[in-house]
Amino acid sequence: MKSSATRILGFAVLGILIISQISSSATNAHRLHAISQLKLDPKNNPMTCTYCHTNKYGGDTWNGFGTLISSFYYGTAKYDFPTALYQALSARKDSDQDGYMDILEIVAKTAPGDKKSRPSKTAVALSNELTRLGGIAAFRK
Ligand SMILES: [Ca+2]
Repeated sequence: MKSSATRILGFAVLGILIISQISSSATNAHRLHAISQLKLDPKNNPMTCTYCHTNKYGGDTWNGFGTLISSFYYGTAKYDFPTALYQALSARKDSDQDGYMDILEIVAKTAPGDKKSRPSKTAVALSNELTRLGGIAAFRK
């Protein structure tokens, strides 16, 4: 017969497993949504966790772009994820400080939170491309 301490430990482990699975699913749901909203090709694995996080497995530490999104998602307004993502793009920041605004990196299909991922086109060329796409509004949810 199991002691109550063993049973409590078993429930605690089960609870942690369930919570981590729910958390992991939520994160993947955000990633899949962002791929669609940002018009990335889902076949080419366009968005690893480091698109927004500092850790390749995701988690609570974000890079500059993830920090910007989370400021809208967890901030005072508590926007839903698609709106938080859109607000982050509308802020016209250069999250990784590589000389390109995040929205222009979205157009270039580079990572706005990773300084090593930098567009090959000029900012002017990407701005013109953004205008042809319909501006930032083209990336609204
Ligand atoms: Ca970048």
